[in-house]
Amino acid sequence: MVQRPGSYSNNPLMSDQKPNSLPTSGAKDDQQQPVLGSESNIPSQFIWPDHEKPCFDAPELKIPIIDMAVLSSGDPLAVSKAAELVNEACKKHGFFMVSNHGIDSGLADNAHEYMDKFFGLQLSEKQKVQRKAGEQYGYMNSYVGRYASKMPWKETLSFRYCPDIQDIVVDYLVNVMGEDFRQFGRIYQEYCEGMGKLSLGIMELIGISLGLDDQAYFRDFFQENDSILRLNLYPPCKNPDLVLGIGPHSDPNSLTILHQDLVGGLQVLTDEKWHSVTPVPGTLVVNIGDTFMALSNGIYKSCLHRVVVNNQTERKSLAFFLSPKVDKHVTPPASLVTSENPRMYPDFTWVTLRDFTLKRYRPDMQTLDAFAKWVQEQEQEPNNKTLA
Ligand SMILES: O=C(O)CCC(=O)C(=O)O
Repeated sequence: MVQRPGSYSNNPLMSDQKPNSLPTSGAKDDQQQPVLGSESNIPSQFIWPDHEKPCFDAPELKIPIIDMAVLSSGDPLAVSKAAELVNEACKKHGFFMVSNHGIDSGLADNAHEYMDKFFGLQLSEKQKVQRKAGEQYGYMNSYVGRYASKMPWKETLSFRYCPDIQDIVVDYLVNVMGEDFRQFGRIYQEYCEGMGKLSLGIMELIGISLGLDDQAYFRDFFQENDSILRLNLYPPCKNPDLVLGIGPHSDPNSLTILHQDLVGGLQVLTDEKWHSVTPVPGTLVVNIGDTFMALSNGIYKSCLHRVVVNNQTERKSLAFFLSPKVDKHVTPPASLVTSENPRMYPDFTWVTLRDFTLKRYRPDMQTLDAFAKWVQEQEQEPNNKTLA
């Protein structure tokens, strides 16, 4: 039986109010499918090669905590100081944290509690929302994932969020899981709406930090967006030194906003060394994705990160991936292209990069370079229609 010390009874992040409408009948622990967890002999598909195995003594990553309240403070000095910190962090590794972010702590607690409920369901229930090959939305555990090696030690549930499609999260979850999941859907709908709003504030600050004349340029660029929320559960592992919760990758999207519990495990590669991102209560971790690296003409970095697991405690995180509308052209603003910093990546649409990472290329340390090369090859092919 997988020990679940992160459940709401003893998780310091959880409030006393328990979710009340997600069906739990039949979800007894001893009926849990051993998706991951109790094995002493780790299946070979999960064992990483020696040179990629995790380290547990990674030094702490020094990252700024940006107070998002400065944006509405009317204090230009505070805004420019925050923008400076963002600029410095994004040029170096693309990671920073935000506080006073406007996400209600009760809502975040609920979002974590409902994860316990969902991942605690029997596998057959979770499979009602099974993610299919080549798709981005739904439930996935590694045994049914798309890879045959270096599998991630985790279970996930992902769904789409678009601000212009009303109740998109509720409708998806009710349609696939049934009416009993309406409250579940509402929690994540509300969480995504909060994330959508926050991401636009962060984009405004990023625009300021890049010195754009039109400070609202990136806020406007992402006003319409086609984003994803992913719920991540990393079970404990008897041999955590053999596996990774998720292997080294950069995020193909534009911006990721992560709510992690207090367990820890996120690591970032910078200065050729893995560094750990220690959870700070009340903050969210933000990182630049590949699409924004291209939008900033390579000035801001989309950096490699991974998750290590441990042998005691499961870890949970909620990752909101902000992306532009699928057909939006990803081209940096003219002021970011100069003779000292000429164009680094070709124009593309988000859907092209998204499909490249879903169907052709497992996101890793070279995604954007491999994609840029592929785009150039496609453009040289006469009659090519795949980049439409
Ligand atoms: O759970 C985390 O800390 C990171 C998750 C992540 O990197 C991902 O889902 O792509």
